[in-house]
Amino acid sequence: MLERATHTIKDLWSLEEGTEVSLYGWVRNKREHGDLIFIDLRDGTGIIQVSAKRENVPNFEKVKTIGREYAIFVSGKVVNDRRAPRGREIRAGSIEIVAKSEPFPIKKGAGKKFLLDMRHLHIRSIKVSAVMRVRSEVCNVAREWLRKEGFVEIHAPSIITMAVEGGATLFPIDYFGERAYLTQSSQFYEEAAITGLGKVYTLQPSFRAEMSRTRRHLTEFWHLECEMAFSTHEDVMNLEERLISHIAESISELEELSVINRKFEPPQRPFERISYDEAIEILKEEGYEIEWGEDFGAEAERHLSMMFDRPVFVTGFPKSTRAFYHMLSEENPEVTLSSDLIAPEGYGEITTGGQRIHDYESLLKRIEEEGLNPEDYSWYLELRKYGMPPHSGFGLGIERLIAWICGLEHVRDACLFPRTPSRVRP
Ligand code: NSS
Repeated sequence: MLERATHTIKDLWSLEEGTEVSLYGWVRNKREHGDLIFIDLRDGTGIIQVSAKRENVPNFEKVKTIGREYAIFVSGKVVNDRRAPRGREIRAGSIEIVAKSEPFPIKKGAGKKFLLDMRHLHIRSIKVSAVMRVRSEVCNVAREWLRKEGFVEIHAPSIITMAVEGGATLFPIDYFGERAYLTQSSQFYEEAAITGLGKVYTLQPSFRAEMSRTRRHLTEFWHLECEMAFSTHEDVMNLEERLISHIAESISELEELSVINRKFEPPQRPFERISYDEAIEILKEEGYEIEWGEDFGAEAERHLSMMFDRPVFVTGFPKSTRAFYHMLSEENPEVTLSSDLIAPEGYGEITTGGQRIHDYESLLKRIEEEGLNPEDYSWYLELRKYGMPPHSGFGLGIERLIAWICGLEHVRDACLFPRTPSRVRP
């Protein structure tokens, strides 16, 4: 039987002094001063100092045996004391051990690889918890906002047979003797769903078998994708700008950001917009060698990202840099109606979006031009035979957005249990 706790730590700050409380938590730290013991207790909602005096706590000798990461049950009074962090502590009347801990293997100054190997234990750290709370809030805020905007959340399959973003990054799986893959994007299912629902979004994992060992690549990431019927590339950029501004403003108010020492100013609107052509001009002036028709490459994109103080849309990518489904510009059919949104401070691309080809013949032509087999895309093509209007959408990498908002070194720090080319456990 577990005794019932009266409070969690986040409740304690607003209570009247002297209130009797009882709560569960884990020992972050213990200091002994003779007949007085201090414990920093955390419970997932906050941290509070607990003081235990021999004269007040009957099992004082037992309390002395408590170590780091023990789970304990504390009863006592809330007392103001300016020496305590945030000016409050619990004066314990009793402390019970709920679960013992062996000496905790993670010590101050532990190396990055060790911490990743020990991720199952490291995620209880205050900083990781703060990032995970930000992550949870980012998803909540995005969902609430999209719902108000009339988007319907749909759930697409993760086991698929069709490459959305090119065959090179597909993870193959054996589906009872048939070759299937893990999804790279829910976009094609969303394109099917808009004909029934109008505006849809998905928030679920996408997979990329990418050997890219960069600060921005995961093999499994969470993908927020939106798709709208009767819309253009312009509409989708406006949607992205409004959504990301809203998320940034909401999250900038969270106290978790100060826990991780991040000063985050939500970006001013409107976001900058430059064309791909302008971007390569700028990059050439900065000494990068890029030919028209090539992707920027990670370093050049990072450089571009450092040159702006707010997110910047780069529009009109050449079709050579994009997947087959992108709508081509009427003025210049070498150019797609698409954009990347580049976050500042070197974080780089956080979204890709654009208008899709909605006409059957044009899509078939692009599939053939790219050397793909139309049969592999049969149902996706068929959608174009039954009243498919102009439509657009985008995909946003949740970890990349969080890395920027939280000022993280690597997207894996935005994941509870990251998956990268070199890491599939814990
Ligand atoms: O490949 S994307 O650029 N575009 C798509 O998948 C479209 N089908 C999305 C759509 O229009 N519905 O990926 C979109 C975003 C990209 O901007 C990144 O923010 C993120 O998804 N992304 C990644 N994050 C982490 N790791 C990897 N490997 C990764 N790949 C894409």
